[in-house]
Amino acid sequence: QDGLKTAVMGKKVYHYREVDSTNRAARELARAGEAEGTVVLAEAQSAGRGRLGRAWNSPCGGIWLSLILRPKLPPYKAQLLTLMAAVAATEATAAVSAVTPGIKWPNDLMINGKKLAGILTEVSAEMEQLNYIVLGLGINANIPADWFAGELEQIATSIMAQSGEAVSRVAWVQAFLRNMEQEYMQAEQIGFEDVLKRWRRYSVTLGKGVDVQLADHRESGTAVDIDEQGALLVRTESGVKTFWAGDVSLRPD
Ligand code: BT5
Repeated sequence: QDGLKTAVMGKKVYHYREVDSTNRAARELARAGEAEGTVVLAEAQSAGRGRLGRAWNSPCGGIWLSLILRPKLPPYKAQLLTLMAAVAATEATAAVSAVTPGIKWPNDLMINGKKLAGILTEVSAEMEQLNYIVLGLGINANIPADWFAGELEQIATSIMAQSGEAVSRVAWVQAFLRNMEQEYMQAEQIGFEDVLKRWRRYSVTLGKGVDVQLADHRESGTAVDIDEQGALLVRTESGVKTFWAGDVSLRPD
């Protein structure tokens, strides 16, 4: 926390050597009333979670972080915080390492076609009222290239594997929390326009052909934009369609 210089984000940090999932731990803390800005960090996770019940590999060397937020937003805008975190993480990575990732909609940081980081936003809402959000982010910081085996060998990478040198994880977390605080406060005052603008700048999805896999069929088209709620707009043969993160997994070609 030394040198963090934020007002809210990271004012309180829980740090585990190992935990099942920082998102699970942060949810428990949030439910018990823990303040906005509280951060949970772990050196390793034994049951890191991805979206839709998928597993997230979380060995030592990565940054496994969850942030408690209590935004005054309707629940349907929670997706915008995922985009905000993707922008904050992209800029933090560019600031403290030689690596500049791109963002694959909605929540992946990519470099050379491989996944560097993922975001899992979990929302607690009652009666159309947001209670709290746990924003979980995992980034493969100092994981050696040869650690990625099996399924991950072709699809995952780390800052260290890409830049050839270790990154300061403390500096990364500080930069990320500073970026988040700035964007979060700005969004509270004037909205998410700037977040959307920066997201578009870093996007590796827009302008590309995409396959969107829905529950019972697949749609193909060109990703043309994101809307003001962060949903993806895809031009298909039957017109421009809107897709939400929870519904789809998408495969840029
Ligand atoms: C995500 O899910 O990308 C969200 C990952 C969020 C992880 C953070 S870590 C801190 C916090 N606490 C948690 O328990 N979770 C959050 P999704 O888009 O569903 O991607 C999951 C897929 O990514 C898996 O099915 C694998 O194919 C791949 N994958 C798993 N581990 C990976 C890793 N370390 N690096 C890159 N890809 C990985």
